[in-house]
Amino acid sequence: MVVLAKGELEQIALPAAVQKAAPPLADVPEVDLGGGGARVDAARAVVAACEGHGFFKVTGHGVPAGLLARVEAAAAAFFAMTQPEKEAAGAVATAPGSPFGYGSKRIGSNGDLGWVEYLLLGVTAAAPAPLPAHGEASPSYSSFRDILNEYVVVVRAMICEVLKLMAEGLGLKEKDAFVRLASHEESDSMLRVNHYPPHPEFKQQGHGRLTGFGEHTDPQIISVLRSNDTSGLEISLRDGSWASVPPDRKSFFVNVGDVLQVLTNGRFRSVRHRVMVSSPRPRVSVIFFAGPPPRERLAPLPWLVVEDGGRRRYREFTWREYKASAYRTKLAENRLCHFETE
Ligand code: GA4
Repeated sequence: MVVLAKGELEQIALPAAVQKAAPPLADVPEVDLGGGGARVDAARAVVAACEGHGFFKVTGHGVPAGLLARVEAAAAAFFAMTQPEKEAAGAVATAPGSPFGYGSKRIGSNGDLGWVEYLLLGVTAAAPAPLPAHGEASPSYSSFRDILNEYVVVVRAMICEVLKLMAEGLGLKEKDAFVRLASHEESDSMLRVNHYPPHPEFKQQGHGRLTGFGEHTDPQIISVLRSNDTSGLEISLRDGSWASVPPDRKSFFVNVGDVLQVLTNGRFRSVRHRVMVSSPRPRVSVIFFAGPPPRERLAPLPWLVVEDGGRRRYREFTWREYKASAYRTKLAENRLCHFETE
């Protein structure tokens, strides 16, 4: 990982050091996609979770455990490479000047820092590959990319299922209102593989606490996360307190993003979350961010405005506009307030 100046390291270490560990989330909402129960119950459970925490766990997803294990092993192998190798692979993964590629400790381009290294890849439906390759990829990076491609295809299918349930649960006439945005051939999605190495001084659980990825909401429609069995993810509850999410490597976790909060006129909650590093074991997570096409005009759905007594909480904007505005902000900022109607 890159070496930081002393002041920069303190930014990661100090604010977290004074915080005590967040209590575990007692009631992680769960949605079983396995078809065990009635579809209408699954749709209701999705809506209740999105209105509540803006966060839920997906079980019965049908993604083969073998694929998840391969992704996890390939990610671990990628981050075990040397710094120059990772940087070279990241450079293959992206065009110059884009936010994509390999990064270490620096998040975005506005000065945010975290105890994390990552690979960030653009994903389009036209090319399910999470990147258009620029130049020659090393054989180990090519095989990692192939596994991620396989992963993207199955995770996107699961996301579509979840988005259909949301529309059904909300009683929308337009049942494809959300799924259409995520499965369009120009949908602007991303894949992020994060590695949170244990801090060298953390020999045992609870020995210290660093900010891995600072608090934020995700700008997209929804994000789907899968991690190894190391803890770290925390979500912010409605009362402003934080709760840690017990890891579950067999399941996926879904976050409502800013765009879905807008489309539902604020009924669904874009959940604030962060990752704290306190474990002596590394955490590896893979997150698929499902975004709409850049030109898509986004506004609260008329039916949900009617249900809200005619109050329209956000003005219309395009995803291109929102993304540009989001990329000018620091991680922890509220990005939606610039698009509120009053
Ligand atoms: C948060 C969600 C995704 O990880 C991400 C992040 C992006 C980045 O790392 O480049 C941003 C952040 C995220 C929101 C505000 C801006 C942009 C870092 C940052 C400070 C890939 C995304 O889409 O938005």
